[in-house]
Amino acid sequence: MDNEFQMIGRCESGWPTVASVSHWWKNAVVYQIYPRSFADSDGDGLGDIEGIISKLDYLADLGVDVLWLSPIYKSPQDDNGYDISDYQSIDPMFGSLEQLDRLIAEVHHRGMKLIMDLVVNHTSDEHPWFQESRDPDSAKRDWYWWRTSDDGPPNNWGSIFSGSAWQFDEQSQAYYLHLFTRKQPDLNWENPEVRGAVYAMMNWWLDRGVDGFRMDVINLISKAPGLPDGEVAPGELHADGSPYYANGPRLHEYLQEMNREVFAHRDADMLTVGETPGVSVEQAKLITDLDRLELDMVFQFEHMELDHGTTKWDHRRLELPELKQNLAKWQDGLAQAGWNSLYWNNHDQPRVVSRFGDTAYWYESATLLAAVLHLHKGTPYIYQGEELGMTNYAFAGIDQYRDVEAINYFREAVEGKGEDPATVLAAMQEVARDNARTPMQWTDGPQAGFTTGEPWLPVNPNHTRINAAAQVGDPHSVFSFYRRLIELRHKDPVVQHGSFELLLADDPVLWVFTRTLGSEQLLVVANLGNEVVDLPVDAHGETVIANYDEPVGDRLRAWEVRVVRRSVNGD
Ligand code: TEU
Repeated sequence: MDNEFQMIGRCESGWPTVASVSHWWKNAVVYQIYPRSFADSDGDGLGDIEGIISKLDYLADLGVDVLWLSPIYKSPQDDNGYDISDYQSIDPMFGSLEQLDRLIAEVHHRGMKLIMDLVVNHTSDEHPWFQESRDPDSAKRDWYWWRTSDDGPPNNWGSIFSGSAWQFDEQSQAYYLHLFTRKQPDLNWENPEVRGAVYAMMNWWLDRGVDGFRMDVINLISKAPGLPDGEVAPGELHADGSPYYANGPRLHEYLQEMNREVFAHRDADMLTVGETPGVSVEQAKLITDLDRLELDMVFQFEHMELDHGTTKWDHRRLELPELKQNLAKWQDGLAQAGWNSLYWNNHDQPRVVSRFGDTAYWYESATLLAAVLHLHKGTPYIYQGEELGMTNYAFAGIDQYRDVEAINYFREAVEGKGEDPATVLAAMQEVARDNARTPMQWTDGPQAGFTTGEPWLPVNPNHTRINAAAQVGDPHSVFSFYRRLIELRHKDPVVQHGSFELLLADDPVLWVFTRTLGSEQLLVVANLGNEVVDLPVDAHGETVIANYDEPVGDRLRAWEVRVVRRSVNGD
């Protein structure tokens, strides 16, 4: 239950104070670093740990509490590190374990925490565990999903990254399951030896000083017995197997066992967040209800898939009512038990200002989207560059893409289905994950200050206008707006714990909602359109944060957001 607080008055500076503090991460903001694209210290065109260390003061200035590192373990980089070949090492491209130890110490020195990305639904096919399991007589044969079959793949599941979810291995004379690329074989979590090895590794990292984990596709680890065939959608070459591998029959058993074996004997300062594609509100409530001792929170995907057709590639422009009603559904669903993570961006999603905003009103729409998200109830996540309003990149053609998901999609669509390359590329431009992975824009100088070498992915040419150096210290920048939102979350119990209510749910351009705690209320009014609109609600109150300098009565200008504080007694 989240009623671990009550307002007991105000401190000198006027902020409401609460009787007891609930879990620290309910007042925290997390910043995701995609190390490969964050900061390169040695000129090889790839971000690294020393580069991250050099930017910690920037992150401390922004005010974030937790850093989430995307994978930096030893990996052949088939999926940019989400294919791990040694969980207890650092890939030389990023640095060394000693440098990571220094990063942990420097993060803690600044009062921040660091969580690692845990990818344990699958390993790399170059992991020694998998290599050993290729021998049918090895002790690790049952650590992966091996099946013999005389007539092709054991079932009709498609890989999430195109093609079949099964790869035939000549040495083994058998197929192995891979929900992602063929170089990412799925671990068999039915095997207690697999679970024990994962828990031992997690404890090794916690003993080394990390503060928790973001758990990659953790709700895919339990597969349905028998691995039954799925439905093949019209026009598709393979079936959607997710009804048989997402949120499977033993998921909660595994998460509660992980909690007992890893988290239970740790201090309360940890953070555990599960990435859970396809999870429903009810399933998320079970995973994040703290009384069930599973995880603290999850990343759900519903709001990120509203603009998808049968796949993310046949996407459409989203209507505002769908988006705001979906977030409201999750606010209501996890109001009494469980906790929301709040995000627009990560390394898998296109940049939100290009996706849901309007680059013609770049500053206004970037700050409006930030304010709306950060004033919801939950823990906000900021993805590197989001605090600067970084945008999608205009890819020149298939040769500029680096992401295996995009490249496989292009190949299957054009070569497999005969689709027109230009049409396929146009779809990719809007939603490809590479949009999020262009190098962080630090300055308006060469390669945006990301590297002195040739970057692994092109730098967005708009870095001459959109960059950290131009924004830090400028009170009217996107960076400074995010900084104020983070400060608001740290200080204001209404933001942290206030109940949520969506107003004007069907309005096509206005996003209006309240957060209420005791007699205090915050009203958020936002205009997600280019026309001036009259506010059909009473928006009186003390302006807490706004993206235009002075409010104009009860009218909202293009992409204007305003947050006002008032008493619910109307005085
Ligand atoms: O992503 C999980 C996932 O479902 C993604 O495939 C996502 O839905 C897709 O990329 C949207 O286009 C996690 C990681 O975040 C991702 O980077 C990895 O590629 C994937 O798992 C496999 O580890």
